[in-house]
Amino acid sequence: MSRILLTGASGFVGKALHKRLLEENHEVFGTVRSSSDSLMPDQQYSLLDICNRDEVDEVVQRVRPTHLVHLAAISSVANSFKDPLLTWNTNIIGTLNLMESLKKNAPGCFVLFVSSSEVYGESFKTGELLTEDAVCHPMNPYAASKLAAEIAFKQYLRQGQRGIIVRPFNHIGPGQSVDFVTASFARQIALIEAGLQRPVLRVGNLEASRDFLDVNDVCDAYVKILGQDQSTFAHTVYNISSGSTRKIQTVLNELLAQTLHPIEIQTDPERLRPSDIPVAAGSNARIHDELGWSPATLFSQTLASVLNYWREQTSPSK
Ligand code: A2R
Repeated sequence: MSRILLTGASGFVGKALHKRLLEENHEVFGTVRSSSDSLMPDQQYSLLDICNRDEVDEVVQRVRPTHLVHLAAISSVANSFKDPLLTWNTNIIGTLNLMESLKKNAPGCFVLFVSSSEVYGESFKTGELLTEDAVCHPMNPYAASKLAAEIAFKQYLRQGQRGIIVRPFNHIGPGQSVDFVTASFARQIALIEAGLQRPVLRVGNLEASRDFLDVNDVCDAYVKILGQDQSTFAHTVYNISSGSTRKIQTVLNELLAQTLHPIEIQTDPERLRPSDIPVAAGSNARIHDELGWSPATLFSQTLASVLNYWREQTSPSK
């Protein structure tokens, strides 16, 4: 059993991962920036702003983790443009605060640093399945801050701290913010089914193709990584991707196939941001070959879970 410190425990991935880690009988210490009623009632959480070094020290000294899963971040590209300083501060200084504290208080701790496929940026324009060796050309403050944090993190690895970096591609599932396309579509369908929205679904650019993953498959990869012996890792960076892409149009069609309601599709100029990146695809050969991980969830099942989540959220009893 490991003592796992989990930052960002109230986030989309944090909630799903927390449950999975408990199922695996790990001792989990979730940290949240502020308390919320959507947290697990039987779990104790620590309030922690990772930008506050004293708070970080207090939590690390109290928990003395064997493992840290660092999810806490400003994770939205849109928000990173709105508040770049907060993004740089949280994603880099927050990470550095944790690493400095571990160096002093828990030097043997293994760190899973969760970066993002966004770091590849311009390199996606080749249209190829990118491996971890592709050049990183971030195109927004979020991606740039994650890449800078990767570079800073690697300095700690050089000094003997144990850990790896993962670059997850577009993961989706229940509980994701409607800033993300599947959640936005599913919520609108649920509102239409409940009679709370006219039968018109407003969409943006349907032409882009993305590498989608079920959040539970991403959590499986994290659980697998945490269960490995350090010597298993031949590399520092691992993509977490499905290895194939789907057009947003196809995602929409598959969601519409799961409702009996006739729905008109309308393009919303507000949502129509021509994507600079027509195709974003990642190779999962490295994590597959070295750790035996590959995604297991059927895409239709993932979409059903997202739609059912939004059906529950929009039900009159909510
Ligand atoms: O903003 P809140 O209160 O929901 O908390 C978010 C938390 N967070 C922080 N925690 C401590 N100190 C901070 N200064 C701070 N700023 C933000 O990080 C939230 O609970 C969490 C991020 O969750 P989501 O935005 O839902 O991201 P998601 O999709 O779970 O992604 C997890 C990780 C992120 O590092 C992504 O960049 C990466 O996976 O791909």
